[in-house]
Amino acid sequence: MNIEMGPVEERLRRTLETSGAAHLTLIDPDSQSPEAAGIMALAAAKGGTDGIMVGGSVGASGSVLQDTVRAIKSATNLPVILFPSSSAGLTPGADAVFFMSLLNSRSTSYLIENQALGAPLVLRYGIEPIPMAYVIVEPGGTVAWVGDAKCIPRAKPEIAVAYSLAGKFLGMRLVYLEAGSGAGSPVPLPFVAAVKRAVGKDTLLLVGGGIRKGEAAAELVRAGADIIVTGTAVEQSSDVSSFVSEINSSIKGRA
Ligand code: 1GP
Repeated sequence: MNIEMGPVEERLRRTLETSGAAHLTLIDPDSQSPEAAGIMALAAAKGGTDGIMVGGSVGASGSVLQDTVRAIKSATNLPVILFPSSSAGLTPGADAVFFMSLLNSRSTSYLIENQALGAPLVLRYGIEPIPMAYVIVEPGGTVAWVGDAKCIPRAKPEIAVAYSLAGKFLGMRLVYLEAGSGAGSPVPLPFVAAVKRAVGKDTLLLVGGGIRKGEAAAELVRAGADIIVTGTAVEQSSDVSSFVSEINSSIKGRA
């Protein structure tokens, strides 16, 4: 039997039913002060984002992580979902965690060891675990290097399909196709289309890495993405609320 679905996942699925797509804002605790993270989260909330992911490949742990989650929680009513690169990326106070395995990692650390080290903490902290397959496509960037990923070549969507199906058959209800934070271009559309076709409606497909414009986000949603993740473009935006609003108005209303 699969683990039970919790309120954060249910809320995301309800958003998909009503709006056709959802948007998550990724905040890296290492990129700004906790106070600035709270201000950014509030602006993203005003722009219509559906939740805040908190995580990063380097330095997203300890007190800076805990203070960032706390600041976001006090600034907004949005769900805060941890996006950890290791068991050090877990902290109390978050609502949920993408409990993921980097399926195309060469390292057992990122396949299962960090998950084993982190699982008792998830239980103790009372955070909702959301089972997710994490698959990295070229170029992959820092997360691919840190996670020792064998990046999927951009001309080989069938390999992403194979990994995504494996994740689904292992009981993961979400699949995240990642091009790497700050990638020159997002995951190619044929990947998104082929993976969505293979995993079906009930498995939620997240796409992130290199998404900077509403039109790019809309193309990914038309191809089959359920949830669009943006991090760098939000962080670099001079008007976070308008940027997030542009993304959200481009992807929603298609249900
Ligand atoms: C990184 O996919 C996310 O894990 C977000 O990428 O920073 O390029 O938006 P960006």
